[in-house]
Amino acid sequence: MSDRRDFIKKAALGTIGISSVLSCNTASTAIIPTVQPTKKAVKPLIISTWNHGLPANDETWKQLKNGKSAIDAIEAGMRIPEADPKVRSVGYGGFPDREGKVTLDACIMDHNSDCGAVSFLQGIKHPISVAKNVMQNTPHVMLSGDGALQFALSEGFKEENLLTAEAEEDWKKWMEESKYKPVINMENHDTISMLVIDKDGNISGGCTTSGAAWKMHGRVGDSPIIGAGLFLDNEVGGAASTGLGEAVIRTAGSAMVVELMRQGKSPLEACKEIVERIYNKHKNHRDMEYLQVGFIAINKNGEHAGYSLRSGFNYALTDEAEGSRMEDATFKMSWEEWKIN
Ligand code: SD4
Repeated sequence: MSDRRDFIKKAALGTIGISSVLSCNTASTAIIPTVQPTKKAVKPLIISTWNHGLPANDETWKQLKNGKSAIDAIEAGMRIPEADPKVRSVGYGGFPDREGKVTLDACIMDHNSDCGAVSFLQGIKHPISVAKNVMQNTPHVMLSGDGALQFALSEGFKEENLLTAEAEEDWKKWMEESKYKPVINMENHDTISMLVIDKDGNISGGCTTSGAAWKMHGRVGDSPIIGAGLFLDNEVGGAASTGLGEAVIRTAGSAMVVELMRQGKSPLEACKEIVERIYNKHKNHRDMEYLQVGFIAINKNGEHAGYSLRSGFNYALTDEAEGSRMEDATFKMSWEEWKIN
């Protein structure tokens, strides 16, 4: 309880975004089957991780306004950072693995809990589109590696080199020492995860990433795994993650956030509890040195939040009233606090 009081005090001091404060409601901890719509939901509404979420949200918004389905709109939005070589953690131009190969993970999920994913996909610029095709054109949820590539080619996708000259240069520099130490809040670029409530109040989402830079060849992160990098239940809400995928997989992060919202927690409370859980489980873990995780979440009321372990995480928010803007996520500890402890 004192923790919660602290949290609210911090909010009052302005360390958390206004919308986050609003979503920190006084919901009881009693278990109820779904989030009850107590007020008019804000819809459509889009949230997505990091600054590269802004142009993605804008495209998704445009597509929704043009009458496209949420899934098509999410795909269109996610293709923007995927194609942008300046975004070094997604798609074309993303940091390669330690063998100099760009390998991509993505997933997409609709309000009927239908979903598609690709992991360890190489040579295809738009893994989010391949994930959508896996969902719509196969009996499966996830295709991986060469199988995912063969499927993409059979669907008409073009194979191309995704390693830009800049990424190759960075890889060569990294090879000089070959130390695996993920860089947290990498220039404010990381996985893009997106959650949407469409005009009918239905929730969908997607994730796409080139994963952790300098990972082992074949490593798959949380982002394409339904329940880890992304999860939603249209009766309740949705959640998605960014950060060190191993920690999110170990804790089934996004599924747990949604489950806590089902039990009556606000998006902020749910994200905070799971980040705390991840922290507690990793306190003495080798990953702790560079552990960063962050979640975004929305519920059926249109309440939304972002919460991360360390400072520096933010998310893009788009709605009718105010257009697109960035919200700072609340966090457990600043970098300074971390160094002191
Ligand atoms: C992953 N969550 O693959 C993703 C993105 C990432 O550091 O690597 N972030 O783990």
